[in-house]
Amino acid sequence: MIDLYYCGTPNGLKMAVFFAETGLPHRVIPVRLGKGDQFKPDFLKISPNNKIPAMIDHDPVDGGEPLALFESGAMLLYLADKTGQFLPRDLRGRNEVIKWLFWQVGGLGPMAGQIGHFNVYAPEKVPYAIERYARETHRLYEVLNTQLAGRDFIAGDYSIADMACYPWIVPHGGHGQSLDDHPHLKRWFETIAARPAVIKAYDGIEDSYISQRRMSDEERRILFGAPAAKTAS
Ligand SMILES: N[C@@H](CCC(=O)N[C@@H](CS)C(=O)NCC(=O)O)C(=O)O
Repeated sequence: MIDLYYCGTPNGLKMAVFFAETGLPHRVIPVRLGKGDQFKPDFLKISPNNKIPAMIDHDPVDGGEPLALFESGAMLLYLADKTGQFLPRDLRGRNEVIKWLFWQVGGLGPMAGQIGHFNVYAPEKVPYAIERYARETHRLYEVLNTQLAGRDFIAGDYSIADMACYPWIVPHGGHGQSLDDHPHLKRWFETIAARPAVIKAYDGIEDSYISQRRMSDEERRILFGAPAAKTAS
């Protein structure tokens, strides 16, 4: 059995999509980010960076002790290897997927996260930050658009690279982006959105997603103002 420490945010949803696609048995352990669950000592033992997603595989393939992981990219790679799905085995195919997976984790996620923050959550409008991150996010959307020209999926067949990127394109409105500017990305986005597993993963997400409308001042303080080390001790 796998324990998935989860909240319905873009990084969490990557994992929900993977589990929905594979049907791999797992147990969801909700992490209430707005309540500060991510700073609890037991969670920090699994995820020292105080972020979801994280997981424990109680039945790793080497038959050893339970294996704990954090970082969505590492988790997707691990689970793809474990199941033998959504990651090619051949050298070139595998590294094509890994390349785009790292691009998402190191580029698209952090930049889109920043424009989302300054557009939606920041208590004041900071024009420089909004312009800087909107421009960079637009550039990254266009990189993906170019990669998708003449391709159905990001890296060969549908893979963990698509699963990692899709949840970061879903909030394109909050990122100040229009998919009409990126036609190949738009076509890919609509294809992924129609997959039954993706529909299942996103089912009811409006109830759990932390939207600006429902975020209290206390939740904002916990998510955006609390130094991790202080809170964790
Ligand atoms: N690079 C990490 C990013 C994880 C991340 O940023 N998680 C956010 C939710 S999407 C989180 O847990 N935030 C809680 C906090 O910062 O306190 C990954 O890909 O897993």
